[in-house]
Amino acid sequence: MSRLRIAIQKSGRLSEKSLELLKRSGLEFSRSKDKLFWYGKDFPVDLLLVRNDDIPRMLLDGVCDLGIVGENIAFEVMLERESTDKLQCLKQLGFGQCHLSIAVPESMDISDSKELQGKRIATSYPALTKHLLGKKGITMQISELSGSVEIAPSLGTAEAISDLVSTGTTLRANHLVELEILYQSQAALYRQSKELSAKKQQLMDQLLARIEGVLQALKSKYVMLHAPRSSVNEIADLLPGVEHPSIMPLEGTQDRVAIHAVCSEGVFWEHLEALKAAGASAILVLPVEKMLA
Ligand code: PRT
Repeated sequence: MSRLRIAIQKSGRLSEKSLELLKRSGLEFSRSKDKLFWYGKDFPVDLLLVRNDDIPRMLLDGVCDLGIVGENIAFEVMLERESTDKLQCLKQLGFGQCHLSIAVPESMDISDSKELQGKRIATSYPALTKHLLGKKGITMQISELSGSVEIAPSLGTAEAISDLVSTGTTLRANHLVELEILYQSQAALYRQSKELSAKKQQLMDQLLARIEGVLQALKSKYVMLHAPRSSVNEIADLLPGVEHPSIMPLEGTQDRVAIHAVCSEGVFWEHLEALKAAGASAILVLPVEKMLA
């Protein structure tokens, strides 16, 4: 029987959210003793728990069909392999956001990354850094480090670093400042590039539709309210991301109606206040559990 294999990070920044996304998509796994391979129980998708940078390599080697990994590392591995078979990004997943930035010591008098021409830059992402600097016409000596990149300038092994930044705390703690953002990244679902059997392709499409449904449901809110019949259009326009609200009569009154709608964008207090000012009452905002377009 055809089964899909999906690789996620075993432990690290992306592992918990990746697993949660798959569970919300209806996948359940029985864990094997070595905990690296989890068998999918109700849906024929098995899970491989591996190191982050092994995921794109396993996809390119056809060891797994799908993988959840940061766009930065997928790009890095594609450049490193100079592979003609490219990984296909199926969906950005909205977590693991960060950016690859050039940073320099606070004490360095520099305002443009072009001034770093010919100098040394420490990074754990040599291929991506070289590629992105090259696009700007900058050539630097790349010093590859597997971690603790931020201490390279104080050790005197590089003038600048190219590293991932999310909160900026690490840079500040090491007296570094961001000079330029080279690349924006987030976790994404990738597929291997080879053609799949019809059965596997069907499973992949089904899983992708579920994941899209989960992501959409997370963003969406179900709004219920009462409104004057005369203000229905005005109130519908105030509901964020709503195209076709349901309008229903209210028992015992001709003047007011009930409006129900799925808002595909965030619903904030400002929206509720504007709805109230337009005559809405009994406004309820509920989370959406599941959605299938
Ligand atoms: O352990 P394993 O080999 O599986 O992986 P790993 O050590 O490469 O992974 P991990 O868990 O550190 O990161 C996994 C992925 O999370 C990365 O490939 C990115 O796509 C994403 N991500 C998001 C980050 C960050 N944010 C991040 N801030 N990865 C690393 N960092 C590091 C950064 O390198 C720097 O050292 O965090 C530090 C900076 O963080 P701030 O918050 O101080 O700015």
